[in-house]
Amino acid sequence: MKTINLWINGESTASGSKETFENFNPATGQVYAQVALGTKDDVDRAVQAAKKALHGPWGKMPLRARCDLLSRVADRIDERREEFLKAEIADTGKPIGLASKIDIPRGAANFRIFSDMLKAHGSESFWQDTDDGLGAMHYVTREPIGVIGVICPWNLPLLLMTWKVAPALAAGNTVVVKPSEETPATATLLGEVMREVGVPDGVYNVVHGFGKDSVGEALVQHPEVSAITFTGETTTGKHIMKSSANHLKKLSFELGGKNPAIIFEEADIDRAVAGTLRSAFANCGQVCLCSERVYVARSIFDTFVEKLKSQAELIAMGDPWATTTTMGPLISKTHQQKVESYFKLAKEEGAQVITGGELAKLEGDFDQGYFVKPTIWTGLSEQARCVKEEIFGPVCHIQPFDDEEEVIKMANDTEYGLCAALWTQDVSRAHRVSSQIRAGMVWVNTWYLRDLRTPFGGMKASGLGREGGIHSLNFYSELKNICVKL
Ligand code: NAD
Ligand code: 6OD
Repeated sequence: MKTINLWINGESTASGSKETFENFNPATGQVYAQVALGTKDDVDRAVQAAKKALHGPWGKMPLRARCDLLSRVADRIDERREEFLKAEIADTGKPIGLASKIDIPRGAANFRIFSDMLKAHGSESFWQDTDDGLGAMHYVTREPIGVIGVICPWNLPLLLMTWKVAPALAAGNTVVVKPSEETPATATLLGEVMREVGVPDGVYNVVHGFGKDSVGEALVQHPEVSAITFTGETTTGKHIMKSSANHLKKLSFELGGKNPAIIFEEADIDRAVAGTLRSAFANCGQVCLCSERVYVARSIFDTFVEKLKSQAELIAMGDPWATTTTMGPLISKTHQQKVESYFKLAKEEGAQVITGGELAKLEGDFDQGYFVKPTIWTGLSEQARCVKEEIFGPVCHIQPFDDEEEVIKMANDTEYGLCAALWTQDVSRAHRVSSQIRAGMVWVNTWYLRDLRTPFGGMKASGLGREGGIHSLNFYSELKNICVKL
């Protein structure tokens, strides 16, 4: 059986306690690896290694050399693409069509973009007139914050981890990563890549384990970790905020969502159906940006529901390595049970099940996998729990609406504010509605089209701060203003 170790100070290492935990392949439901279970002492070991690198070779390395190394990390991920794919697919069960187009290439792209950005970016400066007529010059420099704790979820493991690690390292920090306990493999593999390209020992560290009373909490509470960057559930974000308060750590949170998609009557309906098929069911609905609430103009409601249903029923589940597979399993048995409980709840709340609403029974090697059918509901009240709570599975509820004002109100009636997808051919409406949606990102006639220079993050309970482009570099830096009086 495969063993997945911690990565501390440039080497693969067992946990101090020698304990391990099981790692399941969600497509087969079978244990495929044992993972080293980190301890509080392992977290401290990783933090001390990160501190040493920060004040040593990494801290002293010229910016250009640092950025060049990060570009090499990107190249090496590309070169070892097959191994990354294998690791990510074993951990998540996601289809190769998805992992090879999104997860692994974005892992590499994250390093390229932030290395390029840092090299290209200048800084602010201001000339100030003074009473003596001589003036003063202000200029701003960028310094690393220190050791950054990076706490990650399981849905896009390499993509979301490197989305934080790459800008943190580009800005000169060192990191200790706590991957999700469900998806440890690619984080350790990235350690090998760091070493191969010559990133100094201690710059990138990985400690595997759980959240509460485990590695996650130990990292958050470690006095020498200066900032925590976290992606995960809103409730976990609240715990982290409380337990990091004593040390006033800098925090960046990317949290949950219950995102609306709105299809107006003038929309190109086939594009809207294809887009909503992706936005509701991509990655088995396990993307924080997925549309779990779909609002459709009453005049096209029946047609839209019928078209989405027939497309959803064509989604193929099965062997993640088959290019014909278009949807994978949920991440774990526990998550499958959670989604199944919402199938039951939806019926109790009066939903009409248009399609799905049950576990998917596969055969052969995949008969124990955590598959569920893509599910569409109609007929629920806007106050139903299935319409209010983030489910994080391949599910959506479709509600008809009569006018723009009404649908904006429904779309905004949520504790979350991560993103929205609008489908319309009326350009004025596109701008008018976008400006009234309380969410960090609005996509019009598309969904999850990413440009890594743009701000990414949520309003309300969906997050704290923005990452992406200069927003990431600013979060991962201390900006210092220097004022020189002439
Ligand atoms: P989660 O909050 O359960 O776990 C995320 C990470 O936090 C894991 O590594 C976990 O071990 C750790 N953790 C848990 N409790 C902790 C604690 N008390 N202290 C420190 N660390 C702790 O989330 P998940 O189930 O892995 O991911 C799914 C959730 O993530 C969904 O809510 C989804 O919307 C959200 N998400 C948001 C974004 C975004 O960009 N906004 C992206 C991906 C996922
Ligand atoms: O694409 C990204 O940069 C990003 N942060 C995606 C988040 C997806 C949530 O599951």
